[in-house]
Amino acid sequence: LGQRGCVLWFTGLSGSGKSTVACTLEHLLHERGHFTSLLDGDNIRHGLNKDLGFSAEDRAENIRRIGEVARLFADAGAITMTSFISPYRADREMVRERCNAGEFLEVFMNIPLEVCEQRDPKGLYKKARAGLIKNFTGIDDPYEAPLEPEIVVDCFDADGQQRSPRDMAEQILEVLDGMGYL
Ligand code: GGZ
Repeated sequence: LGQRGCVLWFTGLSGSGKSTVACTLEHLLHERGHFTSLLDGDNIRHGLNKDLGFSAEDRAENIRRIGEVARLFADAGAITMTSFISPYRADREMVRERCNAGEFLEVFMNIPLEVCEQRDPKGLYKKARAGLIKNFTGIDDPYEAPLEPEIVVDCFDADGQQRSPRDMAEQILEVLDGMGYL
């Protein structure tokens, strides 16, 4: 195969498009014949981590386990994408330190809370505002934006329009290409 693996660690608020962009990117990578892995809430929080909730401790353990699994996939040569809010800087830095140098790429979905809350695809922000969900990230729980992410995915294009998932995925693809992963 001869492909170098890496971890593309998406971080951002609920509704910021992490999973959508990761999934779009995975399609683009498959079209180019690359071996990938995508870890998200559907295949992790319902399985490996179904014993964990949303306290700071549980989120830390969630991220730790995902980091270990992501590393294993990257070691096996997969371009590995993880799609979790991962709100705490320290948790993300812990994963970074466990990965091989240069193989952990933090992808910050820089989407304002207002935009995420406007989208509210699952109605969770509405429930959080109504007090029906406690400790909801961005509402009554913290989100610590990365200080030095490898990739910043901005919300708007030069014309002030919201960018498409495809456009965002292509941005990340170009970075991967530039780093010699493709
Ligand atoms: C944040 C929550 C919460 C709370 C349930 N806070 O839009 P979603 O639904 O699919 O994404 C959110 C997901 C967050 O799980 P993660 O594993 O990514 O979180 S973390 O990295 O912080 O461990 C949301 C849903 O689960 N959800 N309760 N209180 N998001």
